[in-house]
Amino acid sequence: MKIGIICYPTYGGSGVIATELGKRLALRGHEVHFISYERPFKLDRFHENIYYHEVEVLDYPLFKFPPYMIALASKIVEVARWANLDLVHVHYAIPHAVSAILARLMIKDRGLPIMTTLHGTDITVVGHEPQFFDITRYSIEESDIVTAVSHSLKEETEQTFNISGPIEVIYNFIDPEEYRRVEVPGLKDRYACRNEKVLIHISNFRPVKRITDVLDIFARVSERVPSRLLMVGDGPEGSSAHRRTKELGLAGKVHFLGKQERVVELLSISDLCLVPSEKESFGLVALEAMACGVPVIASIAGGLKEIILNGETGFVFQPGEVVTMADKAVEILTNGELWSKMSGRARKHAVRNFHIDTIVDKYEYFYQEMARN
Ligand code: GMT
Repeated sequence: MKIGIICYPTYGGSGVIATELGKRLALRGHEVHFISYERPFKLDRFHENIYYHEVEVLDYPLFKFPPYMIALASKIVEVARWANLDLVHVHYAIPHAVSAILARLMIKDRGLPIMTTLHGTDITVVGHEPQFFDITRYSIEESDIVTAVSHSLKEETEQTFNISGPIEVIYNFIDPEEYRRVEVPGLKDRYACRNEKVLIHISNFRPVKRITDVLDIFARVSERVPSRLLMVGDGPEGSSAHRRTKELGLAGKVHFLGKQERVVELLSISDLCLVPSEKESFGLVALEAMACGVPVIASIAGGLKEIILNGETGFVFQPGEVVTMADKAVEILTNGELWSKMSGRARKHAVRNFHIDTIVDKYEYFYQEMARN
């Protein structure tokens, strides 16, 4: 099939999932056309069957706000006609689904089936805003197939927008060949001593990630267990994170590594992953950690409780329960037998239930359904 994939190209789960899905579809013989304003960062080399189309937005003095949504719609029309696309799969409703609907209106002579995958903040944060509410609802209703990355997100979407049409749940995935514990000689020594445990947090440092909770949990853990914390990523809460680290007297124990393209090596030297988010419709990082055999301490918010087996591959708590999160972290880190059991279970659970091939099969099934109708 000829499939257009529209996504955000930057760091973030939705872009990662869209790109990895496209790469796997291309390996399976589909022709995949990525449309975005920048090359998705995971699309870092030549791949057979993959095309990348850049949306350029005209910079004209009259435009205080560059009309990206319209430029994207025009690009979808151009690619759909030129490449004879069978369908487009948009990741993140705003504004991608709206642009796709506009594109479809413009080429009604040939039709253009649209699948929209909801990733979370498009519904739980942005779509909630009164100014975007109606258009988000419209874009969901007008899509031929709508998928959500967790049951929690599906339910929240149905309740928030009073949607009656079906929303299919298709979980995010990992490639177990890529996400597995690897040996990187000397890497742990750069950040920690032999006897120290390594905790890790990876995110875009937005308020929803509760970055200060990560530091507060770590402060309590490090009082009882010799340990270090790797903070991977950056974003609006970066400065408060640095401030909190200093306030807690943890400057020598917390390593801020900034945005990293590959996290497998860092996960491979980690003993525990912290995801205490306020909201998380899926929590791809938790899955990546589990696939690398790293147990997770997370909040019960959203989809995290669907992917972490509480007590088996990690523990989930209400957002903000830093004391109990720290206590459990200490328990896992000081009981070698428990850690090994959880680590092994985490890897098995990730591979068995979130394998890229199983999940891509599901998307392919719905692509075929759309093309048939
Ligand atoms: O977390 C973000 O703000 C980024 C956003 C994105 O576009 O990548 O993440 C959302 O989509 C990911 C991929 O499906 C999910 O793993 C994240 O849980 C979800 N973020 C939230 O729900 C806060």
